[in-house]
Amino acid sequence: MCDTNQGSHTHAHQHYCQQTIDPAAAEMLEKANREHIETTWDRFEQQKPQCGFGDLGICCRNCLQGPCRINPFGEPREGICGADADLIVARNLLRTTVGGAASHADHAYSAIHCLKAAAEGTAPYEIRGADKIGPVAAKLGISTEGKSTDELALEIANAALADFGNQTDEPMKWLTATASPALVETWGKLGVLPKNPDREIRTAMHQTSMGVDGSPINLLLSCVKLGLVDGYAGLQMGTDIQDILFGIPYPVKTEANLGVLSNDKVNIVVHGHMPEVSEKIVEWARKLEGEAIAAGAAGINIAGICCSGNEVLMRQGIPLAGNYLSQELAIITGAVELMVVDVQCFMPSITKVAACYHTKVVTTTPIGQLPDAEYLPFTPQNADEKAQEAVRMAIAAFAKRDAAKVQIPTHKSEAWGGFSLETIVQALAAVNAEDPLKPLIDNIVAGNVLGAVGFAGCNNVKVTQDQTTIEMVKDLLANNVLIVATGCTAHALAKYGFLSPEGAKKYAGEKLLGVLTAVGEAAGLGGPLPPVLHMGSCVDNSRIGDLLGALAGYLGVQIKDLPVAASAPELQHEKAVSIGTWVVALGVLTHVGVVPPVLGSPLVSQVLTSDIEGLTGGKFLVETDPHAAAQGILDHINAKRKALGI
Ligand code: SF4
Ligand code: MSK
Repeated sequence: MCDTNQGSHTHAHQHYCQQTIDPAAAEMLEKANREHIETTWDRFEQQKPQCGFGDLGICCRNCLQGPCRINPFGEPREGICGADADLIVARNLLRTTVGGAASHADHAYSAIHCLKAAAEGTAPYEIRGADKIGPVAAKLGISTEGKSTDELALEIANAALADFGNQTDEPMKWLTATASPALVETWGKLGVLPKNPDREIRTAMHQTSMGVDGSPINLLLSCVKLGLVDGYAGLQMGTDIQDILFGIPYPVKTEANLGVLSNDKVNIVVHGHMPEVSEKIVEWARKLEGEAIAAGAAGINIAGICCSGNEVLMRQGIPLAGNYLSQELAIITGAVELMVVDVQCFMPSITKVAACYHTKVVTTTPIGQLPDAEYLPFTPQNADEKAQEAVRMAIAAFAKRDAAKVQIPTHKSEAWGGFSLETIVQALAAVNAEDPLKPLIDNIVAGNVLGAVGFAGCNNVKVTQDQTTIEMVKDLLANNVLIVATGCTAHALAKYGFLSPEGAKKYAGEKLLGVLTAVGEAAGLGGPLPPVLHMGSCVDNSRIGDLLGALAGYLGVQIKDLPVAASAPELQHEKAVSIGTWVVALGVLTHVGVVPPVLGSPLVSQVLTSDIEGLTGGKFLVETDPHAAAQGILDHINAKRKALGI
């Protein structure tokens, strides 16, 4: 796999502009090439040409008579059981949506158990978000009268678990407590209100198995239902519970890109999604810094990859090392002592890359193991103990770092994070304390803010890393559209300065810059707000939902009437599909920059990109060209403004 002592270039010099626009990533790809280390981009080349049937979504392996595939240009038109292209594509899409919804619901479930254990005093987590308890209790109809923080936290955790145990025909409480009555009514009429996330996941797997549902439309409605499972049992529940446990994020300044790794400190990278793990690693890295110094390091430096990075950035100001496609590249710097992973988005390849260096990989959950990693099974109860073990493993590895193999790119940018809805309202309250949303609404009405777009989702090796995201955001900001971002798109934007006040001066249109400056100065930042507000991890997309709900509620309209859109320019994970489906269910135009495997069914393509608008008010926009995508979004925003008479 690797020959890290190779001093000379054995391959012809390559340019990496097809792979990435990130100079730090390109520098590490060059190093990988020099050291004969295979990366995800090499494996992508080996996969080419990717299967055309799979690409179109028209292969089926749902029973052992298969695999069956449909010929889009002729025969066969049906699989062995008679399933046609529409049915196969719809069934596959529902299974993808189930995969995403299950990931997020399971994530939330872990957080609930951690909160419960903390509230019961059996786990070493302090409940830091007491100020979130009131609003969550209020929406759930839980009285706070005379109850302690722990009692309320326990009651809220039990209310969340009650949704997972709901055996009645009533819809999920977390959904009806969060979404507007108009949305609940719309979804009720469509028959897509989920009752219990686990039941819906089970039923959808049953529905898609051989010989059950033969109706593509019925399957697509179930996709919407599973999108709502993700939205309320994954994102909303996850964020509410995590905010209670770890605190509501408030603005923090940090840095992003591989240049945040340290030459002389022990580098620990947290990667994955669960703050129960990453928060403890941060806590113990701070507490054990003296041991690192005693071992000859200058201290301990933590950096984040993917959404674990976003979680600890939002609440602790921890810098971001990189997004999804940079995970192997962080190890290739030769300077990472330890990578701690939990669930979702870590490539199985990381242990192979780590084996070329002194880097240790630690897995922490029973469902997320890697054969060559060290497994430290974290539970809420033993988290302190396991986090100390992990940090000490990193300190021990520091002595084995080989200076000859270290090359840390210098690239990094200033990045602000921590823009929860609470933070945004607080910043706006500096302009109008009585009526915080009014300044934003007034500026939208006046056209100083043309609209708002939420960017979310991953990197995908099929497209040049970060490029679509950056190009789209540049176009939209120049047209005075405010951007909020989560997930790996937030990392992408962080790396190029879009999350900094300087980014406002560089990229925002004149009118938008005026608004950002007025709010930033009133809020005491001494300059403009960043033009892109980092709202957090993938589960934190619920914060975008909360913002949309607050704006619609203020104006007395529905979310589908707002001059807003969403985009996942480089989506990769099943979770991006289920999140996108929830956003479309909210009534929002949702752009995807990678073509999902649905084109084999004209019916499914037509429903997703057009007909569904008549049902929820939202639809998907599939466009791979960033400028055309930005224009499509601008046209949509302008049409919504016109319909509102502004
Ligand atoms: Fe083929 Fe039908 Fe079985 Fe799918 S379910 S593999 S289409 S026979
Ligand atoms: S981590 S789901 S690659 S955004 Fe949330 Fe990034 Fe996508 Fe994973």
